Amino acid sequence: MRTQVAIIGSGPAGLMLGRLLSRAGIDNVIVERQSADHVLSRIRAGVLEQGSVELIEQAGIGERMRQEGIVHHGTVLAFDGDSHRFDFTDLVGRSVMVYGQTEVTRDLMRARNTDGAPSVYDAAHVAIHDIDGARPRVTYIRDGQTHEIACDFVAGCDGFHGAARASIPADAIRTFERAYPFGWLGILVDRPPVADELIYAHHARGFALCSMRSPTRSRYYVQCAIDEKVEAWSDERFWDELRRRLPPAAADALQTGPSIEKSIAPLRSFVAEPMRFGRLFLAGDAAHIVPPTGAKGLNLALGDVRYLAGALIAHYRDGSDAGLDGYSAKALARVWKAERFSWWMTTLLHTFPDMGPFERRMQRAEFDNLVSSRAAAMAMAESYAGPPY
Ligand code: FAS
Ligand code: PHB
Repeated sequence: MRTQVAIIGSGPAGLMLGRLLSRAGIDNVIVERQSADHVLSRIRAGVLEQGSVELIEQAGIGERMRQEGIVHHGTVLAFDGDSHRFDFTDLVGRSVMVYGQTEVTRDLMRARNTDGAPSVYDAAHVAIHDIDGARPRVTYIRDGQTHEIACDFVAGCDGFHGAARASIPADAIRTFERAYPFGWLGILVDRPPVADELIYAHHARGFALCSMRSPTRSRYYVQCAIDEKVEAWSDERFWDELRRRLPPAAADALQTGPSIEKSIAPLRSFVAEPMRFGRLFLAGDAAHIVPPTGAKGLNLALGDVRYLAGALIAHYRDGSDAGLDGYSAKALARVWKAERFSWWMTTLLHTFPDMGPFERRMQRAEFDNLVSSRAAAMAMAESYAGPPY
C-alpha cells in the first residue's frame, strides 16, 4: 500500500489529523493496534478548551457537540471547605465545553467512515522504518500477514506507550519527566452532577474533582496512593471518601449510584523534544503527558494536530516546508505552557507525602491569592480556558 501520510494511532490526535488531511484531499492511512471498540471504551478527558471547540467545528464534526455539549463559563476551586467560583467569561472572555473525549472520538470515527479513508485496526507489531530518509515505511502484522505502507510522512499519534517516539534514536531526542507520588481513582455514574460546573477540591485527605459528561452522567475522581488497587475500592468506599473531601454543600447534594466505570490513572508530566525526526512527526501523548488536573491532555493533542495538519497541507498545496520545519518549536511553545499550568494546578490542589508545614501554608496562600487578586485569577482563567492560538 502507498499513501501520502501514515498515521499511527486512532485516538483523538490520529483521528483529527486524518480528518483534516482527508478534507484537504491528502491521502492518509491510520494504523491502530487496538480495536475501534477498545479505543471507544477508554474513559478519559471531559473538558474542551475554546480552541478545541473551534477546531472540531472547522473539522465539520461539531453538530453533536453543539447539541449535547455543555458550555461552562467558570469553575469552582475549594480549599479545605472554602469555595470560590472563577468566572472565565468575566475574567478573560472565554469559556470551555464539557463534552467527553469518548464522544469526540466517536464523532471522528463516524466522519472517517464518511470520508472513506482507510483505518487498520488490530494491527500488531507496528514498526516505522527509514524515517531519516525520503521514503519512510510502516509495517505491521494483521491476520498473520506482514503488511507495508510506503508513505511521504509518518505521524506518530500513538500515545505515551506507542512505537513512534521509540523509533527515534536515543541521541536525537531529549525527555523531561516528573512522576507524581499519587494517582487518580475515577468513577463514572449515571446520576445528575453534584453542581452545574466542575468543583476542584483540595483537602487534607487528598484532592477530589467533581465533573460530568451530561445532565444525567457524572465523573468523579479522588486522589489515591500510587500503589492503590481499584479492586480495593467498593462504590460505597469511594462515595464516603469523596463526601469527606468536598465542601459541605456539595457533599450534601451528592447523588450516588452504581459505578459504570472505575479506574486508576497515574499522574505524570512528560515532554519529548524535538517533536520531529526526519519524516516522523509526533503529536499528542506520543510527545507529551500532563497530569489531568488542568484538563489539558486532550486539548494539547488537538493543538498539535492543528499545527501539523496546517504544515502538511502547506507542503502538498503550496510546496512550502516552513510549517513542517517550524512544527516542533511551535507545538512545544504551547506544550510547555500547558505543562507549567498542569504542574501548578496539581501542586496547588493535591496533598504530597513529603510536604512540610511551610509548603502546606504556601498552598493555602496560593489559593488565597487567587481569590483576592483579579490579576492572579485572570492568569489562571486564561490557562484553564486555553490561550488563543
Ligand atoms: P491516545 O493515547 O488517546 O491514543 C493513542 C492511540 O494509539 C491509542 O488508541 C492506542 O491504542 C494507539 N497505539 C498505541 N501504541 C500503538 C502502536 N504501537 N501501534 C499502533 N497504535 C498504537 N486528559 C484530560 O484532558 N483530562 C482527563 O481527565 C484525562 N484523563 C486521562 C486518563 C487516562 C487513564 C489517560 C491514559 C489519559 C487521560 N487524559 C486526560 C489524557 C488523554 O485524554 C490524552 O491526552 C489523549 O488521549 C491524547 O490523545 P492521543 O494523543 O490521541 O493519544
Ligand atoms: C473529566 O471530566 O474527566 C475531567 C475534567 C477536568 C479535569 C480532569 C478530568 O481537569
